[in-house]
Amino acid sequence: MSVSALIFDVDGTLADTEETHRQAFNYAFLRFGLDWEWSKARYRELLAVSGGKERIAHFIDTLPLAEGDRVRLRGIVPAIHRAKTELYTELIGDGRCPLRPGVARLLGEARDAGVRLAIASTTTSANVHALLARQMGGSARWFDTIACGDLVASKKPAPDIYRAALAAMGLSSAQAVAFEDSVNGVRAAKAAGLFTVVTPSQWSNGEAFDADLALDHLGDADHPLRPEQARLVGAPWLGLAELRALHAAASGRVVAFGRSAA
Ligand code: XBP
Ligand code: MG
Repeated sequence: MSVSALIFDVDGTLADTEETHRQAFNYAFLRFGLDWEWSKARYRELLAVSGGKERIAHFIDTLPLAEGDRVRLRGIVPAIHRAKTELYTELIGDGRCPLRPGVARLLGEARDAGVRLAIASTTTSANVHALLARQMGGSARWFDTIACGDLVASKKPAPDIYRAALAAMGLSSAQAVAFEDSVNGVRAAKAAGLFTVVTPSQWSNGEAFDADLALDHLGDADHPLRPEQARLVGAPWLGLAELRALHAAASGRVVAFGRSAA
């Protein structure tokens, strides 16, 4: 099956947004009079839990609290998370999180080649739209499917969000490629049967990934891949042609670069 769609994770993949999420969480805690401060080291640990509401609830469960206090705090998690989302979307609006190297280039190549674009993210819908509006403007409409947040009950590493994106596009997993930045995200995409490219972020670098292709980033003329990765890809950056060849090779068909073998 050839590649009919590219499915992108958001946080850490389209843009390096987790530092802004971390700040928004901490501002929200302040707004609620909570003496919680998630340091970068602590946040990196907490990122093992997908979903902001789930992450806050998990954090509460790690605190030495009387049961009554734990229940009360768990009861205000949705309100804290709404405040956090409001703060995050405001922060993201100042342009602090540009698209990562090669993302705009590959999105444009896919668009020009008629390859569909989708999003499969754990983050809240408002966060996705705020980032796309600020960094892509009207081109945000290139994504014909945006599967995110609470659309599915089981968040990454469960495959549900990727399955929802594929179902919405009417595609099988063999027809799409996933782009991720985290262990949870790669696990979700692989469990959904997708060829997966991982471009680790500052929050996930050094982790062990079971991805089909691992690159520092997607690369472009201003940010070429380092030589060993360019050799792996067969070009200075991951273009649609190179991605199609790698996807075909992984699906067992031999591709003489640029055309299917007879
Ligand atoms: C990353 C996440 C999200 C964000 C915070 O999502 O796990 O929870 O950290 O956003 P992605 P919310 O799948 O895009 O990498 O607070 O809205 O969950
Ligand atoms: Mg991510």
